[in-house]
Amino acid sequence: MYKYHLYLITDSKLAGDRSNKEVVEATISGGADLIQLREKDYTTRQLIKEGRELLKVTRKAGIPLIVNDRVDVALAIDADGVHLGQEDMPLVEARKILGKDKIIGISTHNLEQAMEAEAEGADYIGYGPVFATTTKGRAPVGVESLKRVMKVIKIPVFAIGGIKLNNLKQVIEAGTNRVAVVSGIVAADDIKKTSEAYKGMLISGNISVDNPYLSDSKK
Ligand code: 3NM
Repeated sequence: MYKYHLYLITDSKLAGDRSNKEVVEATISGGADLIQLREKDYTTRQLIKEGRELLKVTRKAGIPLIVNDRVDVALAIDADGVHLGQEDMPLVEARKILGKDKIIGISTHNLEQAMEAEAEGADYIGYGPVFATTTKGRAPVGVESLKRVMKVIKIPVFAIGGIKLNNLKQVIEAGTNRVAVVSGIVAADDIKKTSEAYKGMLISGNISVDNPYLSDSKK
């Protein structure tokens, strides 16, 4: 799990006229190394169909595909893992169903939840929302909270929520070089170049000040 840094989460509503397949292909070509299928309005059948389509892309690239919320869908399509929310099936039960080799991640919003997830055998956690975001209706936890989590948690922590190229430095300074991103990449004009910019900063820790994708006008 430690080799993953840039986690792209799909949202077809933010992708304009691009399909999830096109978004995923472009972000992988720009350096995304983990993909999550998250479509809150899809039926079970749509999720299964879309999941199978995306698996063709991710398998070819050797990158894991994680299914949001749905242990049954992950199992049905033999995805690489599931991402659970605090209200979904508890981690211990999901592990019983999926087995030890599948990736199980969980969304956490405070230190207590993060510690519990680690103790229960999560492969990684999402922590956030770090910044304000319209993609998920939740108040931000802030970078100070992320810093406290980073001092305690040993499994990979993906910061999430409102992470854009112009605030990524704050996340890196809080102690993680792993982020999960929806709008910052899915809604970008150039998904490949934007993904490259995220990945470059995450890997080097350096912010290139003359990077055009840092401009506030870029979503
Ligand atoms: N989970 P964006 S924040 C899906 O804090 C999700 O658990 C969050 O989207 C959490 O990159 C979030 O567009 C939305 O802000 C992330």
